[in-house]
Amino acid sequence: MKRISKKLLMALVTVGFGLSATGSAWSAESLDDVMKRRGLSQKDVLSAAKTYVPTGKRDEFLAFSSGGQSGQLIVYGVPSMRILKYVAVFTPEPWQGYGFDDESKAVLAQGRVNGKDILFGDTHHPAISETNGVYDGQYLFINDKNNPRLAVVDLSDFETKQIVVNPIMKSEHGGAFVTPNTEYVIEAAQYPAPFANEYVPLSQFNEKYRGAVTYWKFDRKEGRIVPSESFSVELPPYSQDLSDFGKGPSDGWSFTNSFCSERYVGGIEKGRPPFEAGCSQKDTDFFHMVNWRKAAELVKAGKAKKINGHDVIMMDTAVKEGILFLIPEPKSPHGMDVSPDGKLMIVSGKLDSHTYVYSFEKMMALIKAKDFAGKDPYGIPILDLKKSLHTQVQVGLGPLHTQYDSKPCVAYTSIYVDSQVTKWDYCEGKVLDKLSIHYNIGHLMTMEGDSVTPQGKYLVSLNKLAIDRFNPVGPLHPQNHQLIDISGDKMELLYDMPLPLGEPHYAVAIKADKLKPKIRYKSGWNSRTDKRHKFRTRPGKERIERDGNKVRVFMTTIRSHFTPEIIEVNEGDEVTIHVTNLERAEDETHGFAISGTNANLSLEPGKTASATIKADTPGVFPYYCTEFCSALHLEMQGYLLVQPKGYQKTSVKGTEGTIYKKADYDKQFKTNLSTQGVIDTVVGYITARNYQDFKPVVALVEDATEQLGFAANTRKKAEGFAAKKDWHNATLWAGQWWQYQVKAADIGLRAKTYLDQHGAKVIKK
Ligand code: RUQ
Ligand code: CUA
Repeated sequence: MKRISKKLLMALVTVGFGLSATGSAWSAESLDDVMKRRGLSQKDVLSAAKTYVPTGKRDEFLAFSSGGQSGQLIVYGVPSMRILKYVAVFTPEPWQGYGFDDESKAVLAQGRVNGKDILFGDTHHPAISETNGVYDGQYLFINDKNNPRLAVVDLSDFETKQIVVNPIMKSEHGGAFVTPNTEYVIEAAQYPAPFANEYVPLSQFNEKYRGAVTYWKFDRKEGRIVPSESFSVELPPYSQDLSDFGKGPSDGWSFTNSFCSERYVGGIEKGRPPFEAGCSQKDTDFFHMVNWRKAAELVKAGKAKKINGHDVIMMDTAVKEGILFLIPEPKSPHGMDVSPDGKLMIVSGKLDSHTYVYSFEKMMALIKAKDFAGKDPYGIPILDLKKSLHTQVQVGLGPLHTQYDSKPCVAYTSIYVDSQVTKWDYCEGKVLDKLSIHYNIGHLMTMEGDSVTPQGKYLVSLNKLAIDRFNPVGPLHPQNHQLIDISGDKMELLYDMPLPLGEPHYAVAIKADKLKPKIRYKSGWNSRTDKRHKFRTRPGKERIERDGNKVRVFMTTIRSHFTPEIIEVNEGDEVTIHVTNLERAEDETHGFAISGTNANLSLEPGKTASATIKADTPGVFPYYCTEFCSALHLEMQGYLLVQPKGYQKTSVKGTEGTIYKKADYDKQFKTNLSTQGVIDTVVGYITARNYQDFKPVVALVEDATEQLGFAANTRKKAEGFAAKKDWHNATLWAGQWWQYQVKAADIGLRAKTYLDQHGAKVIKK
């Protein structure tokens, strides 16, 4: 501790002399030297230059990738491919306190299935909220395939706010996709199952097992899904796959592909051929189109049936009211991607080599003329494939998903079996370029590439296998995202990024400047409900309340201490600790963990979070801050003491570590005065410059001023004890006064460095 202090003081002293820290060893090696030494080609260097984001600079786009089996969401920058955040969604994540504090446990509890905690999620498809079909950067939705759940992430703080469980499905793959104004978020079932939560023998598969699409109503003002205003449409027991919403001329409709329209049920253990054989017999499966706007009106008109308390439009109603149609699509289809102008829908066949481009105009003309090619076993009218197609293009073996370019008519399709991306013209129906990827691409993503305004520039290929691309790390390999430059005629591979968290199925990327995340919460904020926390604590109001065997601790934290620092409870008590972070400064997050428990809180500036623990083991449990938040971070500590049942306070006396005398006080006092001198120099340096033109510096100055305010108050306490000749307490409070000075100085130095590096001008002498 003493050494840190000395170093800081020395750093402070050098400030006055204006020593500069810029290095000079940079130019020792030339670019040619480095290329030779590292075996880099011209193309490598060009790729590096296209992706490198210099220190202190930021990315142009932010990508949100599903985290697959991690149940989370991964955020990274494009083109640098630097990972910026994992957002915990369906699975506990200790760093963010998700699943470890009471507030986020309440969010996870919304995702219980049949009353059971489900702490695993398989996230698949993220979707960013849209306004008029354009990404608006406000919310993100992501689904869980294993359990039919959907989560809402607020992009103002990148936290998960809500989880809803689908009331009729047992699994869910084709979500999340949003309507052009985010009125609804769609989810499509994958594996057919009975709607009721009961046993139904597989012999009744055709009669009782069902698929469905669910339209979750989103209340943008509240930032929450409204289950009571959400509804579903019953579908045949085909395996509904991906969906997309119409836009422009096709607004009001949703489209969902399917596989296994054979309705085959395997049973390899009984000698039946497996699902994979029985589900790929037919040459075509079914593309479903649903008029969701009319469906919503039917629900309002009372034409839905309540199943498990949820409105479902049954197939016979849907057929009678003319809101549900089928169209054949290529063998074992995948992908469903509506063109930016909303006129065309592109579907690929995993076991075909074509993408099929459907014309919304043609399909509507057929529906209008009641020109149907037949009916499926459930009476749903089928449109003729040829008559519905705009074109059909041979793109490669195993095509899956399609994304759009900013250039008109240009699309990119992932080709799984050939391990390629195919660039093609969907208006003219011709292939433009092909690029090999590594290996077996699943989804692909262009910048804002599924909105009405794709931004072009980059494409990311989300590959299923990495094989030999990275240093081996055991049999479980990282996933591989590859960055591709699509600004020219030819696609250029720029970068391989390993992702070691789970299989990232799909990703979406948005212009970074559309996001405006906050840097602090309103003081005492419950970030999961977006309301002032019921148990927030103001400075000076810290306390411990007891009600029977329930103990409630109202705690605050600020660099570098908790208040209170000692909590004494009895064995058997239920202890709830609400911690409010009083910090206003950017990035001043504290943590709070208690030994012997699972309590771990992440307290961003302004946040209140809580931990409830059962004090069932008598003993001594240190607690501490888990974020290295200041020079005195290690001293940010306290004790939870659990007294055993029937413990008698005895007269056992201990002695305090060190007793301070007048000489100690005088020495500390002198140090403080000279520190103040140095702080004044830094303040002088800053205020002599146009610091107010630099927003980050203004924030730092505010923070430093606050610390100096604390210092002044603590000085009064020290002087009060000194007047009473209580040198021990006077010395300790003088030490605390110095701690605040050190914090102020640390912040001041950061401000000074910022000004130096950003060319601040001297405005007064
Ligand atoms: S699916 S590889 Cu889960 Cu999005 Cu297509
Ligand atoms: Cu707060 Cu470390």
